Amino acid sequence: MPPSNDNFFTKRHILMKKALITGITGQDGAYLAELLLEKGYEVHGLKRRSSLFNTDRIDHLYQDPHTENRRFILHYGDLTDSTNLIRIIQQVQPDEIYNLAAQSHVAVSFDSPEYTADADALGTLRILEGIRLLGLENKTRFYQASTSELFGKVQETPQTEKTPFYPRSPYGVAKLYAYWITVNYREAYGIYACNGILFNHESPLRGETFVTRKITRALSRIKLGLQDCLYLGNMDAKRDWGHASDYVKMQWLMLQQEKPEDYVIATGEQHSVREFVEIAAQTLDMKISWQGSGIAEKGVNSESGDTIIAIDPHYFRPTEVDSLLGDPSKAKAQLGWTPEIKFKELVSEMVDRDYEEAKKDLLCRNNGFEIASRHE
Ligand code: NDP
Ligand code: GDR
Repeated sequence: MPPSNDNFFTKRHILMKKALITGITGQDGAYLAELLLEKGYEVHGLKRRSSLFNTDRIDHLYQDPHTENRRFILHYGDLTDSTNLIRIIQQVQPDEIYNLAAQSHVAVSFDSPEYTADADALGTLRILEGIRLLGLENKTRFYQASTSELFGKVQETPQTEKTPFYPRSPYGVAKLYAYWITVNYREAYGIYACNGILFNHESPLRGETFVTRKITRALSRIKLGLQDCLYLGNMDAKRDWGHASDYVKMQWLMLQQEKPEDYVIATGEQHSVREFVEIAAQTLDMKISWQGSGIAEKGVNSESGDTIIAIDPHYFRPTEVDSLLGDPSKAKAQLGWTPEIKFKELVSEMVDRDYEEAKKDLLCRNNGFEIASRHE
């Protein structure tokens, strides 16, 4: 008889570390799940119900529920539903919880501020309360996905663990609550709880509406004639961009220390959105010349003369975070961490993957199949 789906309590499972990842279907969730499986963990993930499949990033890890000794188990749930969260935590009895789930898009948080606060701020509280209500304070370690968006209107450069916060979006403000409630539950109840203050990190798995992926995807499609123009907002914004696969290693390391602490994770290198466009274009062997300035600025393909980059004020944010640059000295000194993947390698990995995807679309189109040209 196949094992019951709920029977996690065999001898093997008692010896094996168990992790619960919220946001397992997202970019970081996918990389972290892979890492923890490699390390021999039993990995549980929270996934939302959706009308279409939403597990593309983790389908390669899927194990049929009837498989014996499964180490990858998904549970339906939502950060806005505390009874469901508590039931899952009770059932799994995790050694580690990684709270990666969030409405993570800064621009969208201006459109959906209340939902963003519910999921990103109160969602964090709900998990911490679950740990407390279930008496797991001495068993379950907790990682909170905090963000450089906490620094917002920056008070000093580069930003460290001691730099004052000044969030500039409903997302940043919700994450500020999550940051402090994590610190508070650590101090009040002795829970091993850490904030990773992560600067932007990207990969071929990055959501298509974040600026890096939007650029690598659009330029690949423009190169192959599948799209005419890429519309962007603030091209002067500067970010400290790293690779997600490097950053999830830090999430794990933070929970393996003697004492829980908060860490800035960044590369210490900064680039503008315009520079990101230029390097992605170079990787694709496309030459862009810039003309005009302000919202009239445009990028013209030097060979064809076509305008391939233009500004759409729709993408400007009511309050912008102009410039972020992290100082990861504490993580380097205490956790021995250095990011392995450099900026240019990151851009070229993303471009290569998106160019391959675009070629598949071109093949479909050339063979008479209609392809949706979605870009936001
Ligand atoms: P993604 O947007 O790729 O993934 C977010 C995940 O959260 C998805 O699995 C999503 O599910 C899930 N989710 C969203 N809302 C809910 C909800 N109400 N209940 C349960 N699950 C929900 O984000 P990243 O992987 O890039 O980031 C991971 C975390 O790190 C986020 O909290 C983000 O705010 C934070 N962060 C990210 C940084 C970055 O540069 N990537 C930098 C600093 C912090 P679904 O797939 O169904 O949408
Ligand atoms: P960010 O990432 O807001 O830093 O949040 P995003 O890629 O959305 O924006 C970075 C910068 O690029 C500018 N920009 C555009 N952004 C988007 N999305 N689309 C555009 O067309 C565009 N044009 C210019 C933005 O104004 C901004 O300045 C990400 C998320 O992953 C958060 O969850 C995380 O906390 C932070 O990184 C650290």
